[in-house]
Amino acid sequence: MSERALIVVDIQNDFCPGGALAVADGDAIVPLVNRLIAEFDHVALTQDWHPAGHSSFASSHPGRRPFEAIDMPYGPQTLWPDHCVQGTKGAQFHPGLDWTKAQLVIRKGFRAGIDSYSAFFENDHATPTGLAGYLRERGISDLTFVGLATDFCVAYSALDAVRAGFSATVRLDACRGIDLAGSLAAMTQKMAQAGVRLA
Ligand code: VGL
Ligand code: ZN
Repeated sequence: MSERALIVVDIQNDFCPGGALAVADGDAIVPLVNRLIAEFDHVALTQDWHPAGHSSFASSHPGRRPFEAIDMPYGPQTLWPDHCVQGTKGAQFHPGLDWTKAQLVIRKGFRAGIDSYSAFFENDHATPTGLAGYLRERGISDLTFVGLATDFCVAYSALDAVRAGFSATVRLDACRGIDLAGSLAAMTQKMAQAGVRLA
């Protein structure tokens, strides 16, 4: 039997208003996400979890500013303000998030030299996080994504899910985006074309 799971992406203080990489209205989704958590039998959370001095931080590249792009060995990489540093308050889940029920927390972005937007693969599209194997082993094939940010970690996760053979739905009403240079429209279109259900 095919089981379904809710994947709650990066609802952390640094992505909410007042945080280091705040997504506009990022905290507004929390009540709806909590209702969805209550509805699903299986819930997994992702947690952006960078070491200090991570290579995705603009501060690690002299002369570079946040939101510029650079070329990394694995391809283009957007530079971000320092955010979600391991063990800091900014990396903690939003205090209103009902995460008690979560069966798995998958941490990503913990390798100093590589960023990870997707819950499945790091930004080299080759290093797995282990999530696909976990879900398959448990017979879970039908995934619903919510969280932050729509056009980065949520979109990359949903696209990888479809590529890995899962069915993927993104609840856009339970996501908020960063929208860097039109990235929200571009990634929404990409998800639709790839067969991600947008609800
Ligand atoms: C994210 C940028 C950097 C996200 C994480 O959760 O969408 N975006 N790290
Ligand atoms: Zn990050």
